[in-house]
Amino acid sequence: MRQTRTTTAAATAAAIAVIGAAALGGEATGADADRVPGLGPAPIVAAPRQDERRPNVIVVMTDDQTVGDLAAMPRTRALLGGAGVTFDRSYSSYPVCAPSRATFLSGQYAHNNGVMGIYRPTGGYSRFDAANALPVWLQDAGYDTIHLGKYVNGYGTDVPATQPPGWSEWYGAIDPTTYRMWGYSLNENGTVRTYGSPRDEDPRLYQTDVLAGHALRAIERRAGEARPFFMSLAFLAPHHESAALRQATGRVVRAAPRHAGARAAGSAPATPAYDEADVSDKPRFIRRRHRLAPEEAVAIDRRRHERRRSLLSVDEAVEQLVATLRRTGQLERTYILFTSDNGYLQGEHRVPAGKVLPYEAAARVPLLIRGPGLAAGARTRALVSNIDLAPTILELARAAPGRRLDGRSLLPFARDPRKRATRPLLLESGRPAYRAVRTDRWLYVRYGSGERELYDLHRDPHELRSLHADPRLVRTRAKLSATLRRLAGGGR
Ligand SMILES: [Ca+2]
Ligand SMILES: [Ca+2]
Repeated sequence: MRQTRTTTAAATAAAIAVIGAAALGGEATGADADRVPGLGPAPIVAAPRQDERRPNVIVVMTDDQTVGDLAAMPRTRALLGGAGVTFDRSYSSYPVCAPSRATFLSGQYAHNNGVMGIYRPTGGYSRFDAANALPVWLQDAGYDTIHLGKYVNGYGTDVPATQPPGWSEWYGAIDPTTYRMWGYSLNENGTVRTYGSPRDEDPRLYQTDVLAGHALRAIERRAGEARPFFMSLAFLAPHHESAALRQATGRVVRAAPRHAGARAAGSAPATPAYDEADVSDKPRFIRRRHRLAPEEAVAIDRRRHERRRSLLSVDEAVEQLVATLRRTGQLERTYILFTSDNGYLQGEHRVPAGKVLPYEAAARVPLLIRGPGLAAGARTRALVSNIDLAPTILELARAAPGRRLDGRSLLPFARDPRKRATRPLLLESGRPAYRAVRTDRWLYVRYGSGERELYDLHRDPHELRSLHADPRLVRTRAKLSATLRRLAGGGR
């Protein structure tokens, strides 16, 4: 798997060169460009009464999707954002697949849930205690639980692809075939089924559509059920396919055949972080990167189009989910959360392609929540993180966790978008080794190398001028340092 390189290659630079040196291009982090005008703070809506039946919860998780990529998903923006709440400042606490997914399933930072990376021995599925996780807690509370698609990296490679505890229905994508839009294998409630072959591109067997089909049928089967369900629906898009397939097809990720040639992305307004002109303020692994060459910019642009084209079928799947819930009388008792496991660098700070880093492009993720009692069409700037997903779901389900959770429920912020959050968030990574604290105003990063970064995000939202050496900020740094030590549990 290509991602393996991310963590096995030497040094920090490798961790950000996920796709390889060929990439370059401009990606707007774009949320502002996509902002719908006229959506001011919405009125507070009363919370559901305690005696109501417990709701269904669906989490739709894409892979490596940026906030800007929502531009390619008008249905999702309308049906989930327009009918629910958009969180404009949602972060992935360890911005790469396995740790992020383990955080979703545990409600804990990676250094607490043990999954510090994608691969063994420090990361991957074998590090995860799946017997003490969200689906188990929900099942214990009487929920019917369904997972479809990508799970924690290493499912099928580091550990055998058996049905993990806590899931009453299971359609887990088996690594390494997860990274194929065709020719992938799912463990379907204990039986392994392979869909087509990697190159046949049978329109009926496209991974996103097959997973969506399973999800829709699972929802239909639950029409009229008193027992609530929790569904985790994890799509590969817009993540790149395996290295072998990219080489064979000449494409980063294939869209559904019906979307071949579709125009999914406009020209990206380059953010000031794109191809950052002066990187003298940055750590060495950025300082040694060259400016993006013209052919790299072309490759980044092409890749952005391919990635967004692959999201068109996800956008359709979201529409079908909502339609099926409505048709089967379940929409009014269902919360739908849409998010991504991490963002993606596309030329920002001279990194042609990558994630893991604490910068906005990699750490910030889409988060849209629709459901009963939430303010329709509202946006909130509350500072939130993927550590908050499990606490939110547990509150909705009135279920108890088996771990000490690091996050807190998002419902107060979703019900009242004017409510502000001041809690600082931890960002962390094993390779490159860093720990960072994100507050309302500051991003402070400490690398294992001893290097530092400090950004005033009020004045410098694109992270262009690190103030880590500014003598006027000694006290600010000391405060942030103390906060970081507390959040990281006495780490570096
Ligand atoms: Ca990912
Ligand atoms: Ca700079």
